Amino acid sequence: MTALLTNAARFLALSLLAGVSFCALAETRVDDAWVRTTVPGQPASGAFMRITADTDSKLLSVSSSVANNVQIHQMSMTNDVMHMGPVDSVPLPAGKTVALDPDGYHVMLMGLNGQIKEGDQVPLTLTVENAKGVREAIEVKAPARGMMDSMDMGHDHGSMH
Ligand SMILES: [Cu+2]
Repeated sequence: MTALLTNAARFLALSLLAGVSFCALAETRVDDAWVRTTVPGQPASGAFMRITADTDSKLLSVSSSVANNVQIHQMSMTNDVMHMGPVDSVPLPAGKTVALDPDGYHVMLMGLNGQIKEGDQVPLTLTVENAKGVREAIEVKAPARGMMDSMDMGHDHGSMH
């Protein structure tokens, strides 16, 4: 680990000295991605993560080999009534971390091909578009976690659909 860090620091220092522009590496970061485990026969689940784009961008779509239909949903409250529905995109303002969590935007995995079990690594492909219209595909492996690990024990996603 120390060696790795040292090498990374050396690379960074050398790159800075050499005048390498890190703008060329402009990209969107995805942290703490996870997918909720399912019980056998359950048709849908949710994927959650934190996304940080370094330029104004938007999340256009998500796909996964474990589900036939992946949608981006938004949860919202209007007059004390909770609504959930698909959105065209999620704004990703430059440098701001946007959370996809069970109470806001989230990724719905619908038409699951099988049960999602604890510890599964669920592949997700995020398509992000920056302000110039350039699209970037981001591959994420999201570990599957059970309900008990999440903080929203009361929110039963399955019944909302
Ligand atoms: Cu949803």
